[in-house]
Order: sequence, then structure tokens, then C-alpha cells
Amino acid sequence: MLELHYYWHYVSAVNILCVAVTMSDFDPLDDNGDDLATKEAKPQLQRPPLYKVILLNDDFTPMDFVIEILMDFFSMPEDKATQVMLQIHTQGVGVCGTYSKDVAETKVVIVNEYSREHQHPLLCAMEEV
Ligand code: TYC
Repeated sequence: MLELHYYWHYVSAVNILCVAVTMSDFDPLDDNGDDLATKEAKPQLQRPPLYKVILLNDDFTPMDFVIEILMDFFSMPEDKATQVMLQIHTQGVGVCGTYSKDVAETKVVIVNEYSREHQHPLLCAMEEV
């Protein structure tokens, strides 16, 4: 709290009214925790969403081509790629992998481009996990 002290000072035959200002009850080192600026903020971070990259079945793309895609673009060994291809063939859809949005988008584009370059209708897509 600010305190004002008034007093007269006699200098060179003149009376001067002086004021002294003091601060009481103020300890700059005392942090009682109710200061907004120093309150601990809640963490605001959230995990970025993940996306499944999927392949859809069709009647025309050769099985060997799908296996090649799964091995070359999704790093599957041949036996796993064969399993996943057969699952897509029988169930209609299968998951190639789960990635961040950017990586999933890139995989979808390059797989679809590669399939068109080879005149196959194979469809690759993504959906949020
Ligand atoms: N159904 C295709 C065939 O009999 C094979 C195939 C499998 C196609 C998976 C697409 O995502 C696919 N030749």
C-alpha cells in the first residue's frame, strides 16, 4: 500500500511543503499464488489424428499387381502382402498401414498414379482412425 507523509521543510527563508511516499505491505519476493500471470496453464496439446490407408477390391486389377503395391509402397514382406491382398479380394477392403495425414495423403496419390500408369483401376483411399 502507498503511504503519503507531508512535512514542512524550511530552506533559504522559505517554508516548503514536502511529501514523502513510502510503500508498506509490499514484498516483491512474496508470491502468494493469486497472480493471474503466474498461474500454471493447462497443457493444450493433443495428439495429431492418424489415417488408415486402404485399398479397395475391384474385378480387374491382377492379384500380383496388388501384392507388388503392398510390398513396394507399404514395405510388407511377400507373405504378409499376399494375406492382405486376399483379405481385400474376399472382404472388399483392407488396410495397408496407418500414418500421419501428410504421409497418408502422399501414399494415396502415388499409389493411384502408379496404378493408372499401369492401366489398372485399383483404388487407394484414406480414412481417419
Ligand atoms: N479382385 C482382384 C482379382 O480377382 C484382385 C484384387 C485384390 C484387386 C485386391 C484389388 O485391392 C484389390 N484379380
